[in-house]
Amino acid sequence: MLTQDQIDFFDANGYLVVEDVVTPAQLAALRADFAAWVEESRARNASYGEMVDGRARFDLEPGHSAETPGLRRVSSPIEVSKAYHEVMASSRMVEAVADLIGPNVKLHHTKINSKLPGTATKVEWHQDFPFTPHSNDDVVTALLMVDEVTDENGPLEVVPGSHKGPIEPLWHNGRFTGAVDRPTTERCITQAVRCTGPAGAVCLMHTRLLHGSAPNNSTRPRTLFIVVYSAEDAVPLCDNPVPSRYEGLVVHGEPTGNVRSTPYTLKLPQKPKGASFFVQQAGADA
Ligand SMILES: O=C(O)CCC(=O)C(=O)O
Repeated sequence: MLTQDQIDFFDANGYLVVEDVVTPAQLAALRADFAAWVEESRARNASYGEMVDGRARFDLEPGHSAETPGLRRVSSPIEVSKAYHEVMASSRMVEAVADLIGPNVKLHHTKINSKLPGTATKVEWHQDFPFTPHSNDDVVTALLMVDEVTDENGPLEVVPGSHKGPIEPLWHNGRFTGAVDRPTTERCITQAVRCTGPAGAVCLMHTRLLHGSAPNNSTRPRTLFIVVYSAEDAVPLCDNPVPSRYEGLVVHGEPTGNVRSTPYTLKLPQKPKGASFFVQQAGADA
């Protein structure tokens, strides 16, 4: 599905935005399910629902209220929505990922990261790989834009080429913060590129790319459906932070049962005790 130029861009920069990876009907179904979850959240005052490991599925930001809902994360929406499952398993997004790390591709986890208007949700700078280390780094995070993503509504920001650099520690002073240290953050801010696009576009991101995002300063929501895919021969080395009964599902090609390993060193992450990594990054995951 991708052109050689697009594949070369991804290899050089560690990310690639591709438009129109879902059909209008798929996009409408994703939006309808998310809108219903936001409505439901208005009646809640704490994170709720249950993932397979008992943690909350629907994560509410501090300050959430019925008037200004702060539903910032839905973990593993594919378990509670046919629309999200279909897009994860059979959309042009899967074909694009297969062009980058395939032909054999499997699922690691899914989530929705949402920044509703009036909320303060932001993502501290990090790489995904130290959260989800695998035996090799053919792992792609696909961030599907369920809403249009603009410069104002808290777009994903990336440091082009940083996937070829070191794996940055996410542990500081004996605590897993889920974020890089302050000097690295400052360097990222000076080199950041924003990944914007229309609803239905996806940003495909190499698992070692440095990225983060600022709060939504607009009156429009920013909803991303995030799917982490890996090469079928990349074997996870720690507990899945967003477990589901679909982990390991082969969505493209076929299972080989092979393990491929490449050398690297990192300190294994800590699985969040709270509903999501937002709690770890806020320093409140005691
Ligand atoms: O929601 C975002 O802006 C970034 C998502 C992200 O960094 C992540 O989930 O690892």
